[in-house]
Amino acid sequence: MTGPNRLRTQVAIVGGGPAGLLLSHMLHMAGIDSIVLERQSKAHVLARIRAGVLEHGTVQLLRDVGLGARMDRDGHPHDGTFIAWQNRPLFLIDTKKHAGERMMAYGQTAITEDLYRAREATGGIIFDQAANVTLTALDTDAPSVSFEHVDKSYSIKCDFVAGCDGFHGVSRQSIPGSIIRTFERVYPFGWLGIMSETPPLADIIYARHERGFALASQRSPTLSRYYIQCPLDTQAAAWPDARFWSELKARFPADIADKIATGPSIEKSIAPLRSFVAEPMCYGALFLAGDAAHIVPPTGAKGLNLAVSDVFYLQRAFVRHYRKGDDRYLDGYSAMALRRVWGAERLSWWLTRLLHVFSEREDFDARVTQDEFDFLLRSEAAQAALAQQYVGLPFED
Ligand code: FAS
Ligand code: PHB
Repeated sequence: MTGPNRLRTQVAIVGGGPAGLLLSHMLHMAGIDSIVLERQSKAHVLARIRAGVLEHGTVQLLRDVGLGARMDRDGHPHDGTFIAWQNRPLFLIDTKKHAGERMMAYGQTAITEDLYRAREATGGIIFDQAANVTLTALDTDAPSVSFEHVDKSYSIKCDFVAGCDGFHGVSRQSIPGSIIRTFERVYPFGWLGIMSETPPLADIIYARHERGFALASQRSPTLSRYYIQCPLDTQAAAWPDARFWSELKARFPADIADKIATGPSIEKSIAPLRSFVAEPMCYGALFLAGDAAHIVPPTGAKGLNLAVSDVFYLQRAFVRHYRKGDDRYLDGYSAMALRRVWGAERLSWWLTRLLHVFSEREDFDARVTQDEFDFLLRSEAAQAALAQQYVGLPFED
């Protein structure tokens, strides 16, 4: 019985989604080598339909690392996102006016394609369909990651492990229960989303209606993304296109609903909503980034953007370690990343509470929520505070 094939790298990255691929790309730019282990096939990863709206910081970072060309060509900049509240004036979370920055509609799928292309162009080592990934000796100076690929077993000796394997990955599970602490809130509803080859509305609009929340978004001038709040036990099969379009339109004001172009869906799926944070985001040689460490309800369009800010902090820490032997950013990574994580968790939770209908909500809470939105309509200061958080706060130095 021959032993495993032995590999060596500086940073072993578990997970080939946006966090893992972006980290590998940025480390390569800094001359630091990595190996990416992805459980699924590349086709599976690229078929995922997820996030669609980028914070200014994400847009700028993608440009800075050479991944802005297609985004700037095919993406759609926005001065913010609208809220269409039943029987209230249309409201713009005006990020341009209050933060001087714009948002960008550009799908996560396209970003992942761009990242794969960049890694393949620069000889990135990505094992897709890597099975039984196991992290060992994380609390020693000889951590390693083992896995199986095409009937062969491998063992990677590395300096560090980046856990970028999402909410259901193995990395977070590798932190001892005596050390990790989790915080969670599960919402009593989900989002039923469709993609359709129809011209989208010009703007991104959240709708708040007594029937429930809805969202009109976009991926390109010919590709629209829509969501409606739905009960947790909803089956997508119970929602033929005609029923979806009728319910979506019912939740928008008539003048907006009349502009929604309907057509056959090319994708239909249901996403549960949860707020989740694991602390700390590190253990020995293991550092977590992205959904492996935290989940936000998509109401604030923060999930992908948080993964990007984690990766920015983590690659900076690795570069400082290898170039200057300075571990200040590595030692402070978890605390710094969590400051931004909790800010995004709070905003996403607040917007989810504001914009969704909670069936068990008492009349008092419903009135308080209505007043919360009415105050937003009246207060320039409240509008500025929301816009600055929605567009994304600056990365810490
Ligand atoms: P990902 O989950 O994207 O990637 C993790 C990768 O690790 C996956 O490719 C997985 O296959 C791999 N992996 C898992 N276990 C592994 C193992 N044991 N070994 C090796 N690899 C393993 N965010 C928004 O901002 N807006 C949205 O509208 C939005 N919609 C979403 C809808 C859904 C259904 C989901 C699940 C998430 C959504 N998100 C949204 C959040 C999402 O975009 C994430 O924030 C983003 O994918 C985070 O990227 P990663 O951290 O790379 O995690
Ligand atoms: C999307 O385009 O998929 C999208 C936009 C805004 C959100 C969530 C998702 O808050």
